[in-house]
Amino acid sequence: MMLAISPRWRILLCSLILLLIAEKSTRAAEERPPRPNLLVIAIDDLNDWIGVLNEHPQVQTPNIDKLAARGLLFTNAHVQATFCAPSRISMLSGRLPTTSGCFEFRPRYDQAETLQGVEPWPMWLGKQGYQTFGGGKIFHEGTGAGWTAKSFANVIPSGRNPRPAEPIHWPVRVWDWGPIPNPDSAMGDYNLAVETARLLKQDYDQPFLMVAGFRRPHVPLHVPEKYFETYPLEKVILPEVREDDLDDVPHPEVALTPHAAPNHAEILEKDLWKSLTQAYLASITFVDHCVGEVLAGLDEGPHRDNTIVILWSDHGFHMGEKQHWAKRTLWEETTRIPMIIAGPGIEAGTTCAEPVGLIDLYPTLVDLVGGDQPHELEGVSLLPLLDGDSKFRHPPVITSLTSNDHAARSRDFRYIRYRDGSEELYDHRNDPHEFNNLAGDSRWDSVKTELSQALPMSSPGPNKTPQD
Ligand SMILES: [Ca+2]
Ligand SMILES: [Ca+2]
Repeated sequence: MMLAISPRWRILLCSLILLLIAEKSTRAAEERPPRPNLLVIAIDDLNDWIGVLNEHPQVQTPNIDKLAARGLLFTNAHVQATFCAPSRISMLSGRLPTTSGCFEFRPRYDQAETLQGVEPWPMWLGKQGYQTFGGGKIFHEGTGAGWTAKSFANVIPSGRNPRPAEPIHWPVRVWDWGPIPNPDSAMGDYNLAVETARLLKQDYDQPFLMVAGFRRPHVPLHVPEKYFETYPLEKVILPEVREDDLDDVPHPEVALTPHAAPNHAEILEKDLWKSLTQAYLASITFVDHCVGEVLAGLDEGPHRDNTIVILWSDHGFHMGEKQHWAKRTLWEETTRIPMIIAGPGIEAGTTCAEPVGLIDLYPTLVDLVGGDQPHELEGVSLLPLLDGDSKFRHPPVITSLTSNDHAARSRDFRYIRYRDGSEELYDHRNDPHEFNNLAGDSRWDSVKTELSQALPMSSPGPNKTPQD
């Protein structure tokens, strides 16, 4: 039975709720130390297969899940570029790919004229009096040569992950997968975790920034055998896919990564889908173990109550969805990432479904730390969300494949527009796998118009495919 509430009481009740929200935000801000330590955990090529995002029924990530339980889990976080190098440049510079012109392996951060004088945030934090430590994959090797050493006062040693003498499953070695006989202690990622944990237990006379960049689950998917044993091959569950999924997309050819990734037809023909899925799951659980080592170091040391922990991945990963492997698409499998921020002043066990981007990290750090203003940043500070402001609205998040192929993700929709004007629209409220392209249905015109206005201007180009 509905209770009849007079307008006066309704106004009073609403005011009380608003007051409680405002008080919660103020309280959170008061609990946050003025210059917290910052622990950043970067994971290479980790898609949304973590326990708390519930996107794969078998994946085991107890440590990442525990971190989420300590803070705020962003359930709708996306990258701005579709693979490692440009995604990291965008995240580190606070500039969108459409501004920097960095969509590919080249130009590197130091080669892009648009980024001259644009300091990556580790360097900016160093200038704000932070003691900075960074190790592993933070900048993209090859495209960020020397930038880790240049941007951090201290480089955390890590080493490479070992590879077997001969390929196990796939002739292209960079894309091979399978168990290796080595122990954790032979893995570069694990050594980075151990060393980061050791550093976290020490005392410092300045606030610190510590960044650990893990390389798995980037290919090759070689990790110690015990992680494969967690996922017996015959029981591995494949992602939910539809064979006709590409029939309603304007550019199915975008699903063919032009590099070393396997072709879906070949994977099916050789019956390797389960084996690859097992290797990806094993690699995720291995990296989760590394995350656990780092967090144990934080918890056992003196900095637990004064450190904000930020975990993110540089993009997602297709595992056969839309007949595609790896990245470089404008679909959810490529753009969505795990993102967690936890620490003092951030309410434990909370989630946020607002669309957010890696581009937001830099302005958020500036707001958390204060100090000098850096160059103009294009993201949005997530501080109101960290403070529990449930009314805060973030504009749609943009991902760019090239200068003329973009996606916008709002709370409920994904809109894609390619250079030839062709479109896709997905309603995530009832189509989380993006099976049904609604772009041709005029009933959705107003949604398309709204999201297309959020996209960068595209120059009308010839009818070319995105990878011409
Ligand atoms: Ca990557
Ligand atoms: Ca479809």
